[in-house]
Amino acid sequence: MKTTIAIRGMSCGHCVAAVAGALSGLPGVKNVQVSLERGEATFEEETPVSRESIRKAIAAAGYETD
Ligand SMILES: [Cu+2]
Repeated sequence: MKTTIAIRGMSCGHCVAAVAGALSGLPGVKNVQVSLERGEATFEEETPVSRESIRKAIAAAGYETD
């Protein structure tokens, strides 16, 4: 299942890498793609991933999601 979430606060390639790394580190998250232009991250959930754990991982990296 593919999931797309909005990411706020990204301004450069470093931000993209930080968000991609934060999401990739979550159990069950695979094939993370982050778009700076769209302010979005898309990934597949191999197993269900809670919205709260996603939000926390993004926040820990210094960004925001809904
Ligand atoms: Cu940046």
